[in-house]
Amino acid sequence: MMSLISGEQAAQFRELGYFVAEGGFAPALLQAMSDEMDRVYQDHLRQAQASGDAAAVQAVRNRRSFSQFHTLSPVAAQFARQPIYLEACLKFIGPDADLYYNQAATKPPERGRVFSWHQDSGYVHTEPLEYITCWTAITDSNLDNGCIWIIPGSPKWGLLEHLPEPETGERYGGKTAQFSDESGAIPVEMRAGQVAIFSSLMLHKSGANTSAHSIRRGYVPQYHVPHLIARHTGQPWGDQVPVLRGGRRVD
Ligand SMILES: O=C(O)CCC(=O)C(=O)O
Repeated sequence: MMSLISGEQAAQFRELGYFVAEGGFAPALLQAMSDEMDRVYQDHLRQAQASGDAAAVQAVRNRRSFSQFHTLSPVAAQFARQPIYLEACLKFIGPDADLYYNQAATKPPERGRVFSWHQDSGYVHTEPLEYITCWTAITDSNLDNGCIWIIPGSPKWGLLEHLPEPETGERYGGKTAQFSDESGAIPVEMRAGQVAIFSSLMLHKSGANTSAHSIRRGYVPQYHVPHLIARHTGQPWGDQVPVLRGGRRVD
């Protein structure tokens, strides 16, 4: 396997909890993912429009993300096994890894909502707790169109309390982490094809898409050890899709 993650990047992950890598994706594959994200959105929109239910149409238009994207798109099911992700699994999880959760997260320009500060581990407490998130820029992601922000080093703060927050015109609504010092926050602007790989304890958020025409598309697969459980149920949790066994890709 050709290495896409340098020793410096791995060291930065251990020190600060993140790094940004070149994903090594073929341009045609990135375009195919972008097209899939649009196709799935348009399919859902058409279904809602056919139902004649105005609220359902609005819900699709408001919809930020499609989770379990591998079940909606055969392209995504393969994309989730791209070498950059498998190498990150091998280096930061171990020789056996599962796709934990994966979503297509689109921010269209006319709906510039903010996604609040949170740790991914703050949404569902898993056993074991920590895993990796690979926020992948399918299109360019920048300050104008609502890129993610992180606080380098924040995984060392441990798991923070998260409180639910309502959805509003300005916020997606979900959970928001309870902490006071965001002075170390930095935006993570990425070109299409770059991947921000970070700990599930990394504090992150994303800004509003204030651009006139730029659609921000992110694909966000997360990987964990096999057979993890959710603490609130004691039961297996997540996508539970094996991608790596004994250090080798599983299809
Ligand atoms: O893609 C985004 O805007 C942020 C998504 C995110 O942080 C999440 O779903 O955990």
